[in-house]
Amino acid sequence: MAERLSADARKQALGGITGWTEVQGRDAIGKTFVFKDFNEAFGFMTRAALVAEKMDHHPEWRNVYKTVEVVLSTHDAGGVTQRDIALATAMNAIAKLTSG
Ligand code: H2B
Repeated sequence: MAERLSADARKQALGGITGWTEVQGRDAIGKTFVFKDFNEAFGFMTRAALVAEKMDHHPEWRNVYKTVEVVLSTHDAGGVTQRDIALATAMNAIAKLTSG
């Protein structure tokens, strides 16, 4: 099972993934993606869902029109692990593709 990152390791990892921050009140990271419209937001979610399933690592997320709020945490480990950093990195790359 993946190990929880230390506070320092988490901070350092967050420095390398644009827009992701620590979630207040729990051991998780989050980012709010804002797209041009619903079509782009849902396109992002569709692509991200396929990648998440392949990674067997799944986001907590909420979509309202063109906004997608994502929270990542490794439930098995009770906190943020390298698997969350990997999915966050993949989501940033997908968002770049989605919005052209
Ligand atoms: N996703 C996330 N975010 N955290 C987990 O601990 C997790 C998961 N565990 N997806 C996986 C699936 C686990 O339940 C399966 C059995 O591998």
